[in-house]
Amino acid sequence: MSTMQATLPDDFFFGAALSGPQTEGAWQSGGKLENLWDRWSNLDLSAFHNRVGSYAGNDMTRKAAEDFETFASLGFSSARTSIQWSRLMDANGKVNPEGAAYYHRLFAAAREAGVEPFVNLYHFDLPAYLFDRGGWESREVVEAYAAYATAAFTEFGSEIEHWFTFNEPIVEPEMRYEHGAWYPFLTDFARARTVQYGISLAHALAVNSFRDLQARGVVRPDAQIGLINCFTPPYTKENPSPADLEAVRMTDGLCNRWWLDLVTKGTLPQDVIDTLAERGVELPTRPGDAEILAQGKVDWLGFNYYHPARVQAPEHGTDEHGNPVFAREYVWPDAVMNESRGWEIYPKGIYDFAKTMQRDYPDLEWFVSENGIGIEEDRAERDDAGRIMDASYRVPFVRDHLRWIAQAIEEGAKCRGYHYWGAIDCWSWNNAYKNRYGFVEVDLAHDYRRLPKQSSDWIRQVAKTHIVD
Ligand code: BGP
Repeated sequence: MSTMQATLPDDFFFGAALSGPQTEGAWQSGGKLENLWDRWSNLDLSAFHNRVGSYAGNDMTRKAAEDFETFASLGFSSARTSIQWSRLMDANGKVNPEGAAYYHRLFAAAREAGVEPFVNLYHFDLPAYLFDRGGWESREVVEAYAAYATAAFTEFGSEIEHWFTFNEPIVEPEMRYEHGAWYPFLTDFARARTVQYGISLAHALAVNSFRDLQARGVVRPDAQIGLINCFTPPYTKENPSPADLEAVRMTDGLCNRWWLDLVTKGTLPQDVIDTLAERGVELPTRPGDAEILAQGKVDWLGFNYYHPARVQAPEHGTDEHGNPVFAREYVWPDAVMNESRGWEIYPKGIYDFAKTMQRDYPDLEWFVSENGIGIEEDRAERDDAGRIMDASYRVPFVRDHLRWIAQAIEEGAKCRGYHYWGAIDCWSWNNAYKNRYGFVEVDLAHDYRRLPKQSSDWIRQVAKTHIVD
C-alpha cells in the first residue's frame, strides 16, 4: 500500500461507536434493573481497575446533548449506541416507561445535533435475573430477548433506521463461559458453544420480528438490520503445517464463518459443527431450529477491528479442564504491539477482511463499526493548555487503518463508513478507565468534564474532507 494521501468516497460516513453500559451510568435510576456488569461490580469491585465499577459510565445520561454536538463538530454524521435491555424492560418483560422515555430523549438529542443514531440491542449486558434463569443456555431467555427486540422495534420503529441485534456475539461465550475471564468465570468449552448457539437463535428471532414489523408498517420502510462482530482475520506462521491450517480453520469457523454464514445464508457452517461433534461437543438443537436460523439474514454488517488473531496448532488436544483445544496463539516475531492493551496493531487486517468479504460474501455491504486505540492514561502528556498530547500515536493508528480502507474501496470493497470506538473516553469493562480511546478526554476528577485532545483536530479535518493524510 502506498503511504501517499488517500481519499475516501463522498458518501463514506464517519461516526462514533459507544454502548449503553459503557456510557450511561445512572445504573440504579429510572427503573433500571441489575445487569451482569452491575452484579459483578456489586460482588467484587476490586476486579475493576481503580475500583471503578459499572456504575461509572461516562455520564452520558446527563451530557448527551453536549456529546452529540461534539460528534457533529468532529464531522461525524452518525453514532452507534445500545439500548440496555435492563433499562428498557422491567422484570415482568414489559416496557419500563422511564426507560423508553430515556431512549426517546437520547435519540432526539442525536437528531437535534444532526447525528443519525444507530441502535444496537445488546452489548454484553444481560439482565442479571435472566442469567439466574439460565442465561443464553436457556430457551426461555432466547425467547425473552426476542420479546425485548420486538418491544424495542415497536417503541422506536418509526424513529430508527439502523438497527443491530448484537455486538460481538462471540465475546460473551468466550469471556464468560470459556476463558473464565468475566463473571461467572466458567471454563467450559461445551457450555460456551451452547451460549453461542442460543445467541444465534436469538439473533434470528429478532431479525424475523423486525421483518414482520416492517411489513406491517411498525418499523419504517427504509430501516435496515445488521449484526456487528469482531471478524478478526486469523493468520498463522509462514510455511504452516496441516495442523496449523486446521487451527486456522476452526478459529475462523467459530469466530467468523459461524456468524457470516448465519447472516448471509441462514445456516451454521457444517464443517465446524461436524468437528465439534467429533470432539464430543453437541449443540442443543431442537426440531424447528433450522427454520429459525434461516431467518437470520441481515441487510448489512458491522466489522469491529482492533487486532488480528494469529494461531498455530495446539500443543495438546485438551486443556486442564478437559476441554477440546483447537488452536493456540502464535506470536509473530514482527508484531507491533499496543502494550497498554496487549493487542497487536496490524492495520492491513482491515484490508484482508475486505478481501474475504469480496471473495466469499460479495453482495453484502458493511462498515467498520469499531476501531481505535486505548492507551494507558494517554501517557498523561499535556500541553500548556492542559490538552492531552495524543497525536503521535492516535493519528498514525487511525490514519493507517483508514488508508487500508480506502485501498480496499478502490478495489471494489463495499465498505460504507467508519465508526471510531469511544470517541469520547468511556468505561472499558474491567479495565474501567485504565486505557483511554477518545479524541476527547473525560476527566473523572471534575464531574466527567469533556476536554478535546490534540488528535481531535486531525480527525475533524479527515471527517470533513475525506482526505486521509
Ligand atoms: C470491543 C467492545 C467495546 C470496547 C472495545 C475496546 O470488543 O465491543 O465494548 O470496549 O472492544 O475494548 P476494551 O474496552 O476492552 O479496551
